[in-house]
Amino acid sequence: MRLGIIGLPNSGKTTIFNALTGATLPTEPFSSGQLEVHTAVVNVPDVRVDRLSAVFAPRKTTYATVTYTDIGGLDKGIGQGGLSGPMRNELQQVDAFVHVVRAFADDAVPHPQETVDPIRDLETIDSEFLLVDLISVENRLARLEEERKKGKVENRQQNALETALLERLHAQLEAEQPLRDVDLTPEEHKSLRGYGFLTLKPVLVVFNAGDDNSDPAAGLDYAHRQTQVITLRGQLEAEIAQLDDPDDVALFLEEYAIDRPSRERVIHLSYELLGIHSFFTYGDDEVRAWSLRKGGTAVEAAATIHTDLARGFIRAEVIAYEDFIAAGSVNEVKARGKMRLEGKEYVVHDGDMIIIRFNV
Ligand SMILES: Nc1nc2c(ncn2[C@@H]2O[C@H](COP(=O)(O)OP(=O)(O)OP(=O)(O)O)[C@@H](O)[C@H]2O)c(=O)[nH]1
Ligand SMILES: [Mg+2]
Repeated sequence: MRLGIIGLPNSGKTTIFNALTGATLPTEPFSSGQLEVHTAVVNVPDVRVDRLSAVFAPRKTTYATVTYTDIGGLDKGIGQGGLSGPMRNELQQVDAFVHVVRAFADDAVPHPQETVDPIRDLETIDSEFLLVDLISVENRLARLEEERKKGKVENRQQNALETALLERLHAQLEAEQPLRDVDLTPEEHKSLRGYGFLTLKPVLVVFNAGDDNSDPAAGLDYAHRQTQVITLRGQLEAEIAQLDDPDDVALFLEEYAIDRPSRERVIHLSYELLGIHSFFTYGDDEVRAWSLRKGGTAVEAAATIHTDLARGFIRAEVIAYEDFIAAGSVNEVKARGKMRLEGKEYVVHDGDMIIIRFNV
């Protein structure tokens, strides 16, 4: 899972990146305005993995991971042909956006629009993305029309289908609404993958708040699909992320009335936004968490581990995590008849412990 941290200059993207990853990238009260990308991979905290690891005492314990990319260099105006190829590339590669919006007041940090106005800033980047997508749709529609005029008969039906779909998207964008709000069939979704539309990607809006207790999201009307909004105190959370001692972290959180560190909240919300969950593999060698889309099947889980497991799939041995914890050991799980043998089409549940039987 790859999450791209975006936002206007000086909104606190790098600060939030540090908070989420524990990195110590320098943050500056001025913005270079240039495309600058930083990436970090972090483990997804999961107490279930900790508990399985305690039981199996494996040589290796591996958590699921999330990749964060801090993408600096977006600004007002990029929609008007100002989006460079490399920037477009960075934006298209991510699975979802973490949109950082400045909500902290600080005279030492200049704002590109002079004043601090979170809702205006949120809409600024949103409109740029809408425009970028609108231009892509229009370019593609123009090309389809050209093809139609050339009159290749064999492509006519395909052309008509794609044109109709893109016209629906066009209407949505003209109405200044993101593409993720359009009803799409799974096939339509698939056919749009190659375009890398920006407003089709899930968004987690992060209001980067200062120390006053006003709510930057007050009055915000932002009911979009695959969209979440949270407020956090970036600078404070970045400081917490630097603490090594869990007791210090606990003290800090208590003092500032934060129920859990933002890195956990953000990962949790991102999983929800992307509709993914976890299953586990286990043994003396390794206890490991894997992420899988909700609704994913046993054979998809197998493919996540290794293509050979999917190719030679025979059966999946499945134990529900709760059943395992209640029983305490694999043998006891078996004795209670709680280990199931499932086929390729079995829909994996969150927390399933899986061993794939396969033959290649
Ligand atoms: N007071 C206050 N300052 C903050 C907060 N978050 C970030 N800053 C400051 O704002 C400035 C910009 O923060 P960055 O994290 O570098 O912002 P950015 O979005 O990465 O900026 P560019 O990449 O240069 O566009 C720095 O001086 C930060 O210390 C906050 O929550 N409160
Ligand atoms: Mg930055």
